[in-house]
Amino acid sequence: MNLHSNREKMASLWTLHKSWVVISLLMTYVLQCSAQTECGSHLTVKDLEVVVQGRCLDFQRTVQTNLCANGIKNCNDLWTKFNTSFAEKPQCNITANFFDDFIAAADHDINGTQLFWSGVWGFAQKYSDGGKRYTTLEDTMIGYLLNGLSFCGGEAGSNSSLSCPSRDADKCPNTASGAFWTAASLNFAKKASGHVYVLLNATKDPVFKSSSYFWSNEVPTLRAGFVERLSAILINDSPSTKRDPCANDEMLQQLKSNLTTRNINFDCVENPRDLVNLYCVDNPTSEVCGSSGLTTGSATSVRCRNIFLIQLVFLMIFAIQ
Ligand code: NFD
Repeated sequence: MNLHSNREKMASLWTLHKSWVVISLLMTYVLQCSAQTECGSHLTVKDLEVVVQGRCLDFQRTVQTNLCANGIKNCNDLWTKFNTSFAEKPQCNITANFFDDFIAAADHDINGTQLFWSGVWGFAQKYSDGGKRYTTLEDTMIGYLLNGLSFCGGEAGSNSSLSCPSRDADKCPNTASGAFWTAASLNFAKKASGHVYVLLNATKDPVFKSSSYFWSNEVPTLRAGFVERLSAILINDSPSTKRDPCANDEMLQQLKSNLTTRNINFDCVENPRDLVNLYCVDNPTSEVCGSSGLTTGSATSVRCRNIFLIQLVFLMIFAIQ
């Protein structure tokens, strides 16, 4: 009888424990998920102010210190101009010209060689090396302040639990971030002169979209008579499947004829060594890295480990005998 009631006690304790484990797991899941939604959403205007003001100071005091020679820009003033361009406006009716005052105030001369890009966000910035090798829009103050940030106008702009609308030709054609990047890319292209470059992802088909900012804003804005040449630099991580995109890609042919009619020279290079070397640091297993011989280091170490294991087995057999 005693044994029986002890068993019952143990069973009910176990059930209690199980319930606690299930409840704890559920609570962990809920807490983790709500935290992730919070972290992954856009920045509210309040948080955006902190980031933009911080980046504004950082850009002028540590990133591009040479700009200070012309007088430091007032970050409060820049934030006010940026904020009033979109924050209190209907979230789907914000157009590029709303940002005119901000663009004019944040604009500065570009000293380096301009690099446009499409389909290679992040990699283009690594290649430009913070303006040391090339200058992308993101290496200028306008691009630096907002690069990688998600924001919008209207009610969602100040409420992180509402989501920002995605750009949609019918339902929401003119978002704040779309309008901002349109204004920024038009301004960047307007300033181009001499020999400029574009970095493209040749693994994509076509190499850039007809709806891209590069094709729809930047290319038409390049000024004939100022821009002498545009060189396309392609990273093609699967050269055996996507063969000779410089000659075969439909959009690149359109780019070439567009520029030629405006007397802007065009040339195209696929997988130059410096670009491939940089790409392979983060993508060592891709085809182009294997073919360039850059992964032989890791292949060698695998081979050496296998040889070592075989030798060990032989030694053990030898010792047993
Ligand atoms: P795209 P594109 N994380 O690759 N630009 O030709 C974040 F946060 O088709 C620069 O249309 O090229 N954003 C920017 C990302 C924006 C990510 C627009 C990612 N992982 C235009 N991946 C910019 N810095 O954001 C992609 N994006 C977004 C000028 C990115 O924010 C540059 O001077 C942008 O909305 C460049 O010559 C979009 O992907 C050309 O226009 C870019 O789409 C690139 O525009």
